Amino acid sequence: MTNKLRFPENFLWGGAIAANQVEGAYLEGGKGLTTVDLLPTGEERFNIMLGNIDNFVPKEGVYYPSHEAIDFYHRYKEDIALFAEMGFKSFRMSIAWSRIFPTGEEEVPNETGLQFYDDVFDELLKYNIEPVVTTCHFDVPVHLVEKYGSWKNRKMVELYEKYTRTIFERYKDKVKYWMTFNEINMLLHLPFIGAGIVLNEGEDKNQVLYQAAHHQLVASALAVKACHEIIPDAQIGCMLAAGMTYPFSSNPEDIWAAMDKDRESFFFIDVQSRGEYPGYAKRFFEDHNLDIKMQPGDEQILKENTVDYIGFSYYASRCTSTDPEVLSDQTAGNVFGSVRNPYLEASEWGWTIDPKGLRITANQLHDRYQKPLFIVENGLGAIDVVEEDGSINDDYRIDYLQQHFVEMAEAIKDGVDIIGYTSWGPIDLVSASTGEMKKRYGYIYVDRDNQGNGTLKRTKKKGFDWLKQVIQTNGASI
Ligand code: BGP
Repeated sequence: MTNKLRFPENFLWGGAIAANQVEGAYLEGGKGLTTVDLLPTGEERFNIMLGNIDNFVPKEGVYYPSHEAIDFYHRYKEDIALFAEMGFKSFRMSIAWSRIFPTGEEEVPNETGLQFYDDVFDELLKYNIEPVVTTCHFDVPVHLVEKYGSWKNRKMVELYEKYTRTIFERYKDKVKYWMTFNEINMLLHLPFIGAGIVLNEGEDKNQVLYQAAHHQLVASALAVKACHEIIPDAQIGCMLAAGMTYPFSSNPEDIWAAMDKDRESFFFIDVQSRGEYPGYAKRFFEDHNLDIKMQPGDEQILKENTVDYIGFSYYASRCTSTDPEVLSDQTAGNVFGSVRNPYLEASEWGWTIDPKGLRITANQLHDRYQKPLFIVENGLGAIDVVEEDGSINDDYRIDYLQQHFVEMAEAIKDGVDIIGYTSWGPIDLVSASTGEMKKRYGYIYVDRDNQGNGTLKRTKKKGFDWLKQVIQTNGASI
């Protein structure tokens, strides 16, 4: 198909991963335990991620596959060579806090952990691939959960600031694109995986979560400050789990409900990007009798240290209603429950597939913030079949991506400043929501199943050459 899709020169095409979903080696190199290391697969996982676990005592179990993941820790050279072959211009990854400070509280960082990421960055730079680094992607050191209750506690601000200053200093010559917290709004939906928060019985959920959110927002602003001081030519962004909420009908009540839902997420970015608490949040605190403790100087920190760009993930749009009958017809969707949208299909996991929603969401974020946008996650989780001849024909994924690329190009034509696109899981990895291997996103297949069988061998799927062509032609081949 030929068309007039145009992507800016230097558009940052690439892929995105998170440390805990690829590295494995969960206790190697001096690494400490993190929250995700404690998550089993299956239903039990979801309950823990929700944080509804009274007096949860973190315990170590044999939680395959996350402990071994795809062994990126030992195989990163091979994997990066494949990314380079696809022509990646950028690669989004995260640093595991507990590789740098195993308990989160050491005086001196762990040199083995620091060296590991130095090696990974060197390998990327060898191929002119720009590292894009998330400082914290769902992995809080377990010690901090046990000792402080994680982000419930103000102490985390100081510890996170020390951690981020350490990595900015160390990698200042190698990393120019940073992000603070992955999907910061996940804190409200999956508090344990999002922020290491356990909700105990008797606690006011909103009070706990919004207080923790305040701590993260101040910590994020301090990281922005540190990054600007230490690496003046760097850009640091926030990261939102985005996806517009549609009203199910034109009933103004539905319109309001949809707006209200979106504001749950915008709340974080309003603070990170505009530097102050929006009026609707203050009203929410009042209406719910929340007492969010702020320290003198917090407002100034937020105001003076806003992000340079808006990073976001987009998998699905959402839909809501005020009609109880409509509301009862729910579908999943990157954790955010949604009313089933009769106009749209869904993935095997119930995530609504809505390419146009990407254009709408990008325009919405552009209108609201007027800052560069970076699409740092998007993709289709599916079960892939290895044919007898060893090939993997993932045409469904190519279709999904192709349609999203078209809408991304349309958004750019609309005047939205999109600086890059890193699709989620360019190489198969452990799923965050299920903890399993069978939900795959990659252009590269990894021979590993939920039970830990498989050689870990990497094989190119059909999507591999397709994406290579897209990048080579800067979108003209789409
Ligand atoms: C996002 C997370 C990622 C990733 C992705 C896909 O919410 O930032 O870590 O996992 O969703 O989700 P899943 O792995 O559950 O399919």
